Amino acid sequence: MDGDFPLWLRAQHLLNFILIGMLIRSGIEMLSSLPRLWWRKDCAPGTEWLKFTKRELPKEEGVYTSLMDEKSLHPLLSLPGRENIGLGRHWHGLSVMFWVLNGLVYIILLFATGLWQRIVPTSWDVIPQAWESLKMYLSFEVPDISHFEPYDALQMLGYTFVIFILAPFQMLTGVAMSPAIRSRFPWYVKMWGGHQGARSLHFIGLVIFTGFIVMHVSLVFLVHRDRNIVNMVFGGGEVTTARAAQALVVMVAVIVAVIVFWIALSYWSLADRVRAQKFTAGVTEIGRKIFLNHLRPLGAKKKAYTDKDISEFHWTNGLPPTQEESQLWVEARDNDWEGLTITLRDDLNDVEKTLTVEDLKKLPRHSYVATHTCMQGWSATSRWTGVRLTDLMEVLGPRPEGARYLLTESYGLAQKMYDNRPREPFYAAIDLETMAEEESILAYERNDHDIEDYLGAPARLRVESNHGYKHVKWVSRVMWVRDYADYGDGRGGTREDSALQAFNGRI
Ligand SMILES: Nc1nc2c(c(=O)[nH]1)N[C@H]1C(S)=C(S)[C@@H](COP(=O)(O)O)O[C@H]1N2
Ligand SMILES: [Mo]
Repeated sequence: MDGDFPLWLRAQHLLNFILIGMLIRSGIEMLSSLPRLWWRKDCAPGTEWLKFTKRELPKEEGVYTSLMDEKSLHPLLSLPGRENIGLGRHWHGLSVMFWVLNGLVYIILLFATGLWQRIVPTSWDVIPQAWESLKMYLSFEVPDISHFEPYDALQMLGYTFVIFILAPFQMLTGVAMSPAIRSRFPWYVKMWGGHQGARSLHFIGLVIFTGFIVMHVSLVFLVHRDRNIVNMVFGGGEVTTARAAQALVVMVAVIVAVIVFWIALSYWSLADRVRAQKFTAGVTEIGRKIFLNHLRPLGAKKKAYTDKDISEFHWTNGLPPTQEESQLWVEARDNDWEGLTITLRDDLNDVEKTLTVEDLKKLPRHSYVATHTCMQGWSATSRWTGVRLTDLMEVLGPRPEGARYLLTESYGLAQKMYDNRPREPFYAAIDLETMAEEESILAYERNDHDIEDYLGAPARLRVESNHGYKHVKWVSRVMWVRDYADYGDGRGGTREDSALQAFNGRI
């Protein structure tokens, strides 16, 4: 029987509950990969406003990496748990896609059926009425059932806030952390106080959401419980002892099933992380295709970032090659890059050319100010100068037929490998559209001086529409390839292979 609470409403409420739980748990996984929050745009050590780690950050640049800062959480708490930032991000993306879809359908039906009038206050009387309810709750009393028609004033205010303010706020601060959005709409990210502003506000939103859920679920059971659960389970009708008992059994069973499902997702992911990556990144790629892939950096048209935005501090991920990793790089470093070359290669036809750093600097220069974001959470703004990847690869001639990706390798080895096998050279592949973007360069200067050793000297990749893991440092070789599936573990890069991140680094 459909009473005051139609089936669509109850089904959407349940779906929302499942998805919010997934969002919170995967959000905690993402936060644990860099358990600190800043308002300052460069994330300088010691300037956090909140941290969930006892580790002290060294003040010196280039000695401590964000990978070293990652915390391992229990799979009962986070999704999936155990330092799986890649999978955590995919689960967050997958849940948010369904959560937004569910929310849109809900809003449409709410207005189509007129049920919005029970939630959205249409008179200012709601404020004094809500105040009365609040005073009652604070003195451990309960407003009479007659106040709930079906919601009382305090509920109306709370629900309106969560549905029309908090949920959109989380969506807006969430997308502000995407590098594709930032490079196309830099003013938008600035509006939130930059990447760190968006990240910190998103976290505050999470805390408010969690607080709301705890209150909301508690009040269901504390205030006119029988009526609430009969409405939630049966949609309304008479509140008899028998129906209330039935409803309670169903409710508790459903809640237990949802909790089991949440935890099962963690263990399903950890049991075969490659399978989990394929599934979750496959689903989220649909969202990236629709919303992010066609966004191109504003480039020279961009006025939002200038030299005034340049950060004082720059975090690091990946440490410079050691003697064991690359004797060549270490010797060249001590010798003004004498003897070091960067190879341009067509891996389809086995053709290559080598460039010295001097050769590189003779190619057309391109310079701009941009914010770097590591998907773990830190950011830094610098002026980057180098040669556009399209200009660079022209040195080798026209793009070979069949080449669909550009794969860049490093003199340095990966910090960590999947399954802890011996470390291989760090690499990352990008597609042709990303390569052709105005802010995809092989950089050799930062802030008008040679790039620091730890930031990728003598040359490193910059792909501003993507997160940091695509920006290969200490570049040894750039090559045309048919398909990235033929290299490494076949997922398109070291961080994709080792941490199961997405090939597409736009969010
Ligand atoms: N060779 C190499 N390049 C690398 C990495 C690495 O470990 N090795 N880490 C990547 C990641 S995850 C990030 S966020 C950026 C960090 O750049 P930065 O150290 O210059 O700040 O470098 C990228 N390029
Ligand atoms: Mo990163």
